[in-house]
Amino acid sequence: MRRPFIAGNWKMNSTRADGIALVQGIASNLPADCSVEVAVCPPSIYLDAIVSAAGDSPIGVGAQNIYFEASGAFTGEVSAAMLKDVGCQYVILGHSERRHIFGESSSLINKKVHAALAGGLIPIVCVGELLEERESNKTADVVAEQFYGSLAGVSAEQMETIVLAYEPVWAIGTGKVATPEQAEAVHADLRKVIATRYNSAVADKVRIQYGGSVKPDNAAELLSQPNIDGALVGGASMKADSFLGIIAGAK
Ligand code: G2H
Repeated sequence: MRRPFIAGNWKMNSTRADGIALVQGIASNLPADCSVEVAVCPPSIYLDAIVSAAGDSPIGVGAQNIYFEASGAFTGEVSAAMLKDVGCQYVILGHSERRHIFGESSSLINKKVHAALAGGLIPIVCVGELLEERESNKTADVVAEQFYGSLAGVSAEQMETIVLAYEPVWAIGTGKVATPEQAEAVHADLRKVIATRYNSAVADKVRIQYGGSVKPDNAAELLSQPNIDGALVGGASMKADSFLGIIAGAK
């Protein structure tokens, strides 16, 4: 049984005060018997403040990126150890905005995955196809290629701890959500790829989130699909009500 996992990706949004109010608003309205794993991923400058604001609530905190080196002359970068030091548990890696705006390749993401694992962080590794790739029937190949490249050298034990996020690029921030059937088909394919690379026991354990215009009104149907184990939520994670509505849909 895979525990549903809903994570909010705040991207480069919020202020310190708004972020604190948001995490407190989520924490104080989470049902006491919430069976869903919940995390927020604020901009790195606010991580410390958000970890404090989350306090002893069940809300975990993640970063949106790291650099793979442990320390040194890497101006502007943040290491896994630094994230761990401020109380982070997760890090989003290979988000399509990192891949497409900042030119991150799967081999760079792979180095970051190994650095995150070595630093005791749970990577949330994103994969997803562009619109033209979907339209030319390349979705399965693109997603498998990103999976193999981003997770090269990862052991079966490590793989069981990693969270994958399938985010079709054409559905990100566009309001164009993949239909539950479209998303489920890719998630099921991805689980087969994990079983081929590792084995079916590992594939059964790995949680695969869906991301791309998830909202309270489409979350329950997406999350009811057998291979969709959670959501990576952008825009709708910026308001407590809508994020809580999505969490409610994961039950
Ligand atoms: C996809 C998602 C969060 P949004 O990037 O990772 O953003 O929900 O705004 O499409």
